[in-house]
Amino acid sequence: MDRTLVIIKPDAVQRGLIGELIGRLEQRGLKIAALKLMHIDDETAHTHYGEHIGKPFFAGLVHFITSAPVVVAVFEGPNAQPIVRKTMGVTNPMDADPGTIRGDLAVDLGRNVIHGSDSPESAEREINIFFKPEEILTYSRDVQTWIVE
Ligand code: D4T
Repeated sequence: MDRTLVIIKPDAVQRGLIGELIGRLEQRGLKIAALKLMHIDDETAHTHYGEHIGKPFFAGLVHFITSAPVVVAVFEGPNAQPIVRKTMGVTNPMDADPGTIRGDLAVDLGRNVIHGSDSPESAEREINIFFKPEEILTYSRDVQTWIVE
């Protein structure tokens, strides 16, 4: 089964949106395999956002993601990465469709409330940054047969 990393960003935690965001992904049919509240440190932020080092928004991005607690989660399900990305909406909330998380709950690129891995390779890399293998649980849900054929 596919897995993806989700970060409920500091803006969403401060705004009291943890339940709303996790709820939308749960209601979509994805299963939570790991979940924790944490404060991202500078080194972890640099590792996670390494592809953006040198870009003009990098310093602000690191400052923002380390500024307050986040919730990190592993969600599991068929095509977990694209399913989560579509549920989130596009990166810039201004362009995000209504009905998506960013289209309903955000207005600014630098405060876009949620992160989701953009490919299976990114998911594997990012899950390893935030979780030890033993923190990712394997369990069955009886409802699964009503979600996946
Ligand atoms: P994340 O990683 O937060 O899910 O965002 P995306 O995967 O959708 O988009 P991204 O990697 O291109 O951007 C990472 C993060 O940086 C912020 N950002 C981005 C910004 O503040 N200014 C910018 O110009 C860009 C491109 C928003 C998301």
